[in-house]
Amino acid sequence: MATWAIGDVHGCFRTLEALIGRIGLDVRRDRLWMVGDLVNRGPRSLDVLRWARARDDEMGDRFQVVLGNHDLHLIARYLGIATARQSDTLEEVLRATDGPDLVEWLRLCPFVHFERIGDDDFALVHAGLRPGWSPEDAAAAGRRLERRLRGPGAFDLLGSRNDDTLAAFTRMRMLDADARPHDYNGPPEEAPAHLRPWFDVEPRGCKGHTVVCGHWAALGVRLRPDLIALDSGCVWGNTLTAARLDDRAVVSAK
Ligand SMILES: [Mn+2]
Repeated sequence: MATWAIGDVHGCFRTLEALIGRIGLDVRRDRLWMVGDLVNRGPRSLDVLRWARARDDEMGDRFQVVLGNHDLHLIARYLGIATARQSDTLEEVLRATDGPDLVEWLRLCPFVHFERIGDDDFALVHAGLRPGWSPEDAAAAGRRLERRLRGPGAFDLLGSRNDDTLAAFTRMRMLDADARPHDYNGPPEEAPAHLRPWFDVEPRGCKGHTVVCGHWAALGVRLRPDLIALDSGCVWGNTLTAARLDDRAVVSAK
């Protein structure tokens, strides 16, 4: 029994299928975690959502998806809160007869997932965790956002771009000297000197947990004892990456 985590798929269904084949996923026994941004920018968001929905039915709690900013954008498009952006490739989902079911399924996904695997505590999140957050803080913040997203509060939540908690879970990359998120999205090594990746600002959120995340293609795949970052930018023509949390083996497909 293995636990695999997969990076940002962004509608790259063919690559996802190739990666699932390569890791030899056993849907009856393995766990599979996805860092979010299942959809948008790539060509086959509808197929990715249908596939994810089927894995959810088949694997139950052993399948975990957390919400990314593009997943939220799809929900916002579906609810009529957001208008189309030039790079959107969501029309096929929005027009499909099963589109509403799939979006409502996505809307029930959490912002953060905690689980102990072997001797390690893991936190799965799309972008990051605020410095200073305890696991209890992060879990409570996630639950508050989930409650809003699932009800009429979604209009307010997704309509404004300035909810700090939502930004931390789904969009954060680097923080300034006052620990405020900055919109720099390049490689951290080339960033202005006053910026630090969120995971290098002490006390890092959920310290003691290994954070599994994506969202930052310019950061790429980064493994250290307390961090497994998995966005290898498949939608930009690069690979899609999976990490086995049990032994941190990494597998990619293109
Ligand atoms: Mn993202």
